[in-house]
Amino acid sequence: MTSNLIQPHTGKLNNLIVGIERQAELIEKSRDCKSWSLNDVQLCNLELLLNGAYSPLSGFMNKQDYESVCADKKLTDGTLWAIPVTFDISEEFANSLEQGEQIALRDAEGVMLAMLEVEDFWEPDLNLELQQVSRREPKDKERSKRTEEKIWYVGGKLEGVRLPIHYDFATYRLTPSDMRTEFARRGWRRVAAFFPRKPMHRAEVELTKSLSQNVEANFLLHAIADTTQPNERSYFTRIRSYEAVLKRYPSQTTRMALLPLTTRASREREIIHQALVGKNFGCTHIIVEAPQGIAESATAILKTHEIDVEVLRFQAPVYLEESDEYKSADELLEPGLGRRLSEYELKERFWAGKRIPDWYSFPEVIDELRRAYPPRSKQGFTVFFTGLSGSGKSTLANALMVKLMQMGDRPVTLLDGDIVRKNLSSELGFSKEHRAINIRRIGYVASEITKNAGVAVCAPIAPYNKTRLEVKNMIESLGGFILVHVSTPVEVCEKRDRKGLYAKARAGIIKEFTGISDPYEEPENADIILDTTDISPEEGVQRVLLHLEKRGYIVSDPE
Ligand code: PPS
Repeated sequence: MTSNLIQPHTGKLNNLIVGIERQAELIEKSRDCKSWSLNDVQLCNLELLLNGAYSPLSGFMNKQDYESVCADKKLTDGTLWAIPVTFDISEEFANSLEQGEQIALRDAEGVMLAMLEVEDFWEPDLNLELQQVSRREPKDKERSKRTEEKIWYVGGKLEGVRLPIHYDFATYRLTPSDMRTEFARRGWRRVAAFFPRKPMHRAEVELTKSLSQNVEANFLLHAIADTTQPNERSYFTRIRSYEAVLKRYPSQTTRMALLPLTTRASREREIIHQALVGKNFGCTHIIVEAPQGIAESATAILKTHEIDVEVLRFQAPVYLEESDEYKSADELLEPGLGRRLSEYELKERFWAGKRIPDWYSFPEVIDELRRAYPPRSKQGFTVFFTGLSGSGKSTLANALMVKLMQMGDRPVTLLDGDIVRKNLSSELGFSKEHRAINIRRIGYVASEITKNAGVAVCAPIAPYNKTRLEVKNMIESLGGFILVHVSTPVEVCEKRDRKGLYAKARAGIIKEFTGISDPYEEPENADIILDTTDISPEEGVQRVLLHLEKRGYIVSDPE
């Protein structure tokens, strides 16, 4: 029935899910072998291997194929493949492995999805991989994370027991074989796939529509369902925004599906990868947003390997008001002509509650995005006070809380050092490790409050830069984060000594006391610095309120 469609890569579509009897055998066997709990990226890769989207791969790459793909975009047998499909494990787990042994791969709930037979395992040179595959140098953060974590890869064949379970958008989750059956049923022989990672607006819709119509192909909106990104809200918004734009295409010739693709690489490699995956799903064309030179070099590589998928492209679309049309920036006769709005400008408009121009997007897409990117005055935020014991953090935090509650537009929660230590962190002491755990807990609670449009006012000592930064990273994508350094000098704090703790610390009764016998790292990136030696709590709070106003989180002064 599906023979009129384009052939899969190397001619055969894999289905690595084994028959029912073998499934029962594998589940039985898994009780006696090691288990690995899959993270989100691994789940996505496993799904694409099991359902045949990554045909002809029949498992995670062994060392030879990995090195060959990284260096030459080929498997060792010469088959074109652009992106390594690897399985990362900890060094500790690698040390426990033996060649030939089986590992049961399980989802977060413990459901066994597949059995991996270990062919080999090795410590990859991840910096080299990044240079070869992504064509960039590692960032400092990536470098240090790698040195800390020590990642190993394990390669081997897979036997699938079941595909990963999805509760979100289930109707759009199609295997290549489902898709091919559907194409055949609908009489679709020529299909152009587009793999968006960002919301689509008028320009993308108009251009993908005209590019596929020009080659008389049906259109598959194959949305990249990457749930591994930190802000899950934006994932749901994005997919709902595609559902909205779908109505702008002719229904007889358009289909939407989700593709759990998390791999990242250079643009050229991504185009090749999309062409191969698209081919496996039965697509004859792919539409990419890429510069001409890159699309051409990817096309040349596909041709050399006799891959019969055509690459259609556009880049940096602009709106031409006079002719009321959208064009790739590089097709303009006069560079700089036409209107565009960068992603940053768009978000800034949403956050400031400004109008989005009609030429840019559809009302239904804007409505969807407005819900995910409410104006700052409706977003949650965290004010994080840090400073020595007795510096005035709690006083300021309490006064700020009262002012914000007086405004009444958001629920306010106070996470003061002492309160948290009583209720959340009662088992913790004051070692560096315990302080880090304490601050991470505060950060987690504050991030949940911020996510749900509330206000968290935190006031721990939080003496270390690293943990303060972790908290900032946890919160920033969910709402506002304002770091206030209460910089009252230690001499003033000691003189105040309201709780008598400095005296005890000096006498050696309290050990590891911040500012006396334990360090306090001054923040380098504080949004506000308040020394309470000579200012009243009212003045301090006013400074914070003015800052919140400037950033757009509050719209008017409470009094
Ligand atoms: S930390 O470093 O952020 O985890 O500290 P925090 O949770 O804010 O707790 C600080 C309060 O605990 C009391 N306390 C100590 N502080 C610092 N060092 C030592 N060794 C210590 N032992 C007890 C002290 O009352 C702190 O409260 P504040 O409100 O800061 O004065």
